[in-house]
Formats: sequence, structure tokens, C-alpha cells
Amino acid sequence: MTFTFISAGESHGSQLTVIVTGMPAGVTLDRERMNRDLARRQHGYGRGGRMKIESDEIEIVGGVRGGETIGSPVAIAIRNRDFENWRGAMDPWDVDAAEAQKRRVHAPRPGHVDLAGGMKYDRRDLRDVLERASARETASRVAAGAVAKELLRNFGIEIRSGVVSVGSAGDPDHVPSWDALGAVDDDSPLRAVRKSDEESMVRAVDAAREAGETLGGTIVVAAHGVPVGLGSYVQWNEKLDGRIAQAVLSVHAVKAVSIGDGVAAARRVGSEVHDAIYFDEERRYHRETNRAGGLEGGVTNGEDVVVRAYMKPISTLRRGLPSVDTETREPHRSQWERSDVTAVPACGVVCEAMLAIVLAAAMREKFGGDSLGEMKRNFGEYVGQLRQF
Ligand code: EPS
Repeated sequence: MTFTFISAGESHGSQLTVIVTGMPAGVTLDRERMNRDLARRQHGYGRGGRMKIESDEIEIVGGVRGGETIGSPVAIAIRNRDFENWRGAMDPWDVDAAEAQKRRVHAPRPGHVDLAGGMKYDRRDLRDVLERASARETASRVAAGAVAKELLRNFGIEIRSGVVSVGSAGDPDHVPSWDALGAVDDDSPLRAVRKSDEESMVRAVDAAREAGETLGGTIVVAAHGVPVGLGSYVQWNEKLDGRIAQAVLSVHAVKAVSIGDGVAAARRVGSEVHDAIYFDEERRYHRETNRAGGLEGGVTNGEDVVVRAYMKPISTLRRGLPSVDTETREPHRSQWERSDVTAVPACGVVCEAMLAIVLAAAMREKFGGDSLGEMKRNFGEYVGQLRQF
């Protein structure tokens, strides 16, 4: 079974439900470590009132016994504490008409899927669209990613991220080392890679809040310990760079993705872009630079996989934006109740999860096995083969 996940649940519904398929049996899960990822996603300067209500926690409801996977789908529930405040408008069976009217959304936000979603699914109350389109869904991704990370760590694969820019503060092109990503402080306001950028980032968020604005930014996500040979060059949809890009671009508000030096490489000559190949007995084949971001021809080359995600400003602005009332078709500013000013630090944690999910899928495809032991034996044989090359 392919390693992947599916999720369900509305932002103000009772819970998020996540089902992860393709986990081998015999993987020990660390509850605290997994919950820590959920907490990391909730953190960050510029989050709104909702994060004061929620305190996300993984509740495993299938596929795990005594802390170990048993080969069946791993099912997870994450409760939405805010549901208690929304039950009248969001209950699956008994919606209170007055409550539903109070929560009705009829002035779509430019930049959000409110309008296109309402037209597509023929939902006149745009709340039916925004509830599922909400970035609340990213808690599901982080839960699935936490499962993927538990698998990957058995093969020495680790994932880190950090923020390199928020609005115009920081440097979106900054290339952090693996160690620099390790030094990112999850408790710092914006999870900045360069501590010297943090202050200007905080000021940018304050200024945006003051102006009723929102901000985006740039995140670097990297994976270390990835073996040579994940993904393939033989078919378009097997190229791992494309699969990573799809996964990261699917994260809310991410509008661009690049790998390695990405966009900057398009402006340079070839000799300044490609990573020279070296060999010595200890390090075997290796590079002194990693501008390719660990991927050549859609295949991992053993260097760190380095991905950059560019997040646009959140589309819910306190000051609103020009829009149309879909009930009267008259001009109407987009609606606002509460929202985050920025969620760039959280987005980094979500992108880690997406990278983990794609890498776990690629590892499962290459090494198979129904149990972790079988998968590890297959992996060990392959590592032996690489040593002969
Ligand atoms: C979101 C709007 C805000 C965010 C939410 C995403 O929620 P609310 O509408 O309840 O104020 O807080 O993010 C989360 C709930 C979360 O867990 O990240 C949106 O419209 O996308």
C-alpha cells in the first residue's frame, strides 16, 4: 500500500480526522515527539486568537498498539476545541438558523478560494467552502508528517526548517547550512534562521498588524541522511523534485517552490551552478557544494534535500479588500472576524511534514516490506550495493 494520507474535517467542526496508509508494522511511535510537532505548528508571532483556544494533540484511534504500528492504517483524531463555540452553526445534524445566519459568509476574500469554491460546489453560504479550505487543515498534515518522520528516523533521515524572510525583512535567498537549521529556536517569535533578522521580522509583523495587513515570507526546509536513488528519472511523475514541489505547493498560501539554488541558478552560468563530483574512501562520492538541493534528474544524490517555499500574505485582512456581496451582487469589502497576521513559522513546520510524507512514500516504494525489519533488511542490502559502486 502506498504511503500517503487522507484527511477530513472542518476548521470549526468537531475534529480533524487523518488516516495514514502504508506504514510498515513494527515502527515505535513517540507520542511526545509527535505532539511536539503539533505544538510547533501552533506557535509563532503574528498568530491570531484561535491559537489561544486550540491546544492540538494527537489521539490515535487505529493502527497502533502499545506504541507500535501493527501494519494497519494509522488513524488519528485532532479535536477542535473551538467547536464548542460553533456548535450552533456547525453541528452536523442540528444547525441553529440564527447562529448559521450570524456566521454566514457572503463577501468572498480575494486570494482565498471562497468565491471559486462557492461557485464550483454551489454553496451560497461561503462558510461551506472556507471551513474546509481553512489552514486549520494543516494540523492534519503535521500529524501525518509526524508519522512519516517516525518511520524516516529508523533510516537516519531527519528534517529541519527555518524562516529566512517575513515580508521584506530578512533575505529570501539566504542558504542556511544544516547546522544553522538545527540552531533555529522553535520558541523564538518567528523561527528565523538568522537571529539577527528576528527583530526586523517582529517589527514587520507589528507594522502589518497595525495597518490591518497580513504578511507572507520564505521558508527553507531540508532533509539530511537521504540515501542516493530515491525517485527516478524514467517517467515524469516519478521525479522526486516534482513530487516534492506538488506537496509543498499544496500547502495553504504557498505560491512558489524551488529546490536548491532554484531561481538564482537561472541567472548564472553552468559552472557556477553544478556541484563538482569528488570521491574519497571515507566520504565515497560526494560534493563540496549543494546548489542542486540534493536532487539531480529527479533522483536524490545523497546530499541534503533543500526546498524553499514562498508563502503569500494570508488573504484574511482586518481592513478587508474590495469584493462583491454574492447575495446582492453589490460592492462589499471582504469579511473579517479574526485572523493571523502571518503564519510563516507555522508554514515551515507544515512544509517539513509534506517533505517527510513524500520521502516516506519514496522510501516505501524503494524498500517495500510489510514490517520495519523487512524494510530495513532491504535497505541494508541496497546500502551494500552502493558501497560496491
Ligand atoms: C484560518 C483562519 C484562522 C486561523 C486558522 C486558519 O482561524 P479562525 O477562522 O478560527 O480564526 O487561526 O488556523 C488554524 C485554526 C490553525 O490551526 O492553524 C484560515 O482561514 O485559513
